Amino acid sequence: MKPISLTRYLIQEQHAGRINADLRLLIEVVARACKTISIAVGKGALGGVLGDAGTPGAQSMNIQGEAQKKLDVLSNDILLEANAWGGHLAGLASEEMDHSQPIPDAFQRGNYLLLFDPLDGSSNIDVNISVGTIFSVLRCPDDVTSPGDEHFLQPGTAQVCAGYTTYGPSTMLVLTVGHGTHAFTLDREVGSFVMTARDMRIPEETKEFAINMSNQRHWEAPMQAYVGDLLAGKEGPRGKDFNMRWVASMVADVHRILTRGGVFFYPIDAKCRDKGGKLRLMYEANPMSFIVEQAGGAASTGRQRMLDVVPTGLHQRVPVMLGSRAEVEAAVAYHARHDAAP
Ligand code: FBP
Repeated sequence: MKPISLTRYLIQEQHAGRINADLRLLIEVVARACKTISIAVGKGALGGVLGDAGTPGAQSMNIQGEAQKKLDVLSNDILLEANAWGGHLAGLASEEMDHSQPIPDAFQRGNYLLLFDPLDGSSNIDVNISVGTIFSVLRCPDDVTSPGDEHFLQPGTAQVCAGYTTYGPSTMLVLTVGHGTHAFTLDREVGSFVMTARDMRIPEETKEFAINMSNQRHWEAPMQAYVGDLLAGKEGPRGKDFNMRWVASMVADVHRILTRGGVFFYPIDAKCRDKGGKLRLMYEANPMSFIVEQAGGAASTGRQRMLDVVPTGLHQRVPVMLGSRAEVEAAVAYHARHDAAP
């Protein structure tokens, strides 16, 4: 069958009554903004977009206390501008902004809230490794016209749409509106996203894990034990050898898992315990967990299904484990046994 465009797929979802016109427009607008970001990323040094934002000695920092890259700021501005005037949003929130922003009074407001990590994998921007954009869509509470941060604090189960775009050898958009997870590749000649994988399925079992091993000594005991048994391979209690991959761009590691299986971990450790974890719940863990679950995988904090976590803050961090269902359940079981032990 001739591959269909993102626009045609969304119109089919609308005709099937699974999404409404506003959500279809919102997704189209986000996809178009990602095309613009893809061009900027693709230009690299030729576009003068590499390196830190701000000036030497006066780096600009985001609320996470991280130095902002020029592409972090540029991608954020592109998504803000693209989503301001469409009439389908009431407000938006970003990794790069301290607080959420209601859509300006000058523009018509809609019924949705958009959260995004404008450029994920910042540490890889200057070294030409895949980076991406991650987004999540929630409904704005009915009686709210000018949403504040508190209106975004909805559990992952309340998401109506989630997606990410990877800016790698090809630019791909992976999307769910709650009816499976599908991938679209950007046809640069035509300038449109074309479906290249329908109903992606993550294999139940896997022999591949992704974690930043350099943090091993800081992990909790159950994580030490779990990874220790993976590394022990077929001579160990797991009875099979495991391979490891770590791109240090969540979008790239998760895309590999959606494509061929695997499990991804960013556990709590002594370095990030005071922050509750490294990765952010609202615009990293929740959208990725919705996408993974819709592809037959699982996602957990190690002690709770990720999508059931009740958020307490816009930039809240959480421990993350997601991917092939059997392996996530195995890691969760190590934590349960440890926590149950006297
Ligand atoms: P940001 O780049 O958006 O801050 O995301 C965090 C991130 O880069 C993830 O994409 C990635 O999985 C992780 O941090 C890498 O962490 P580390 O540098 O510890 O390997």
